[in-house]
Amino acid sequence: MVSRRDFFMGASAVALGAGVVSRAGAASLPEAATMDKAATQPPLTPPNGRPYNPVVTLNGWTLPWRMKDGVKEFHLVAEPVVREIAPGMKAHLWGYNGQSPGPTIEVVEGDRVRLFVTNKLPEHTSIHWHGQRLPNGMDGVTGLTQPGIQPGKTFVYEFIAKRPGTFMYHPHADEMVQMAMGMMGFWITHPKDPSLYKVDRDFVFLLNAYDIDPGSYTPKVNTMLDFNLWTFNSRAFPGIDPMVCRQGDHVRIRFGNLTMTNHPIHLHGHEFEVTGTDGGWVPKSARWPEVTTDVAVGQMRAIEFDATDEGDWAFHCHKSHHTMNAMGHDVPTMIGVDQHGVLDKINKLVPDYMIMGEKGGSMGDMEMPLPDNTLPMMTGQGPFGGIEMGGMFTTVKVRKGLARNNYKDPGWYKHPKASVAYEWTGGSLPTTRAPAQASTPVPDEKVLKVRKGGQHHEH
Ligand SMILES: [Cu+2]
Repeated sequence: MVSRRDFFMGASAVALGAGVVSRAGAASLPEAATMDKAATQPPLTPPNGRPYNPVVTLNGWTLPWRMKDGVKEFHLVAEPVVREIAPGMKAHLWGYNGQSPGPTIEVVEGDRVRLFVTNKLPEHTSIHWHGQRLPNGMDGVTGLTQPGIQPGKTFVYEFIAKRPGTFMYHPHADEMVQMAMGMMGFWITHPKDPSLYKVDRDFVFLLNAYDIDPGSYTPKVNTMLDFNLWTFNSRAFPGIDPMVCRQGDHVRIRFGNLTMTNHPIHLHGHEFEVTGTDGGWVPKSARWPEVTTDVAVGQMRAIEFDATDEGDWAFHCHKSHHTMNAMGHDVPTMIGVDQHGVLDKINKLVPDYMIMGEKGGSMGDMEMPLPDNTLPMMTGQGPFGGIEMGGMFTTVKVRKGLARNNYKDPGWYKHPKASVAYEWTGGSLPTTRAPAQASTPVPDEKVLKVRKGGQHHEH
């Protein structure tokens, strides 16, 4: 729920406001809505302005605006925030309007947009509107196109959202520190014709990474490569919400990469096409099917697929170290090494010491003493036991007959009889135990066409 924070009602806001903004100036500032929850918020149906099909921000929200003389006015407040990374761990980050990442900005192609940016950080900042066509002086590069926004000051950015598509925003001031602290947000410019690029569900999130020592709260800001927390929208599995889809929906997922390395993003059970980047929409003739797409540093990708098959489908970065939470990378491999009796001897000297298992690294079901505010390295419980994941991992949950605007977690998938991998206990297999087709063709013409098309290529 959006909790309204009147910029001049709260005591702390008054203290800041009195110091930096005149009463006359204050009166013309739009309200800065703030968010106190890390859960995925329902899409914001536009209350005014031109119509569009809103997106759903994974573990995030869309910033409300006010219309003033035909201009869409937003108020972003750069400030220290406390972000829950997953249940059991909070991080002291920098973000916007109560959360990191900041709220998603949604506008329509051709909108005149005015953004008030108030700096409540202890150092200067700026905002670069990544991917936008705008006047050079609105590009937000400190020193190059504007002076930095000093602590306590409010700057105004104004431009026309010219190109429909997928964008992001982030500081272009002390970038290494401010991005390592979580300052970033998503931006969607919807097409002025809402029937263009229309999908049934449109999810967005940013990929980010932090280096937070186990037991501590604040990221180390000088880290270049050795991050230990890999997140979607500043959330790590099992804290990342599922992306819930109705069977038969045409689904888009858009993501942008503001970490320091690439991420091959992989979807199970369905093939997709990359339909857009931060540079625009990919012409239909230039698309090809994939189940994994790599998103490089500073890039954005929009993928689209038909959610044809019911189930809980894993969706994750394919780098296995990015689906883990904080760990020591210098742990020796002990597979095949007989450690019989070694642990007992070490434990006499170092209580609670643990060795990586001789049968593999699996730690999902182990109970390890962890410092406070630390997520297990591999965790999460599914209907069949430990999922042994962390970091950049979630699920696309496809269910029959959901209401159009229902994004609520439906719980774990109930597999049809005889459709789950099972133990062979010897002898011949029951002839009746043919794996059932868990997916049934849905009576949606578009999906049926896709399926027929697929068969056609195979034959
Ligand atoms: Cu990755």
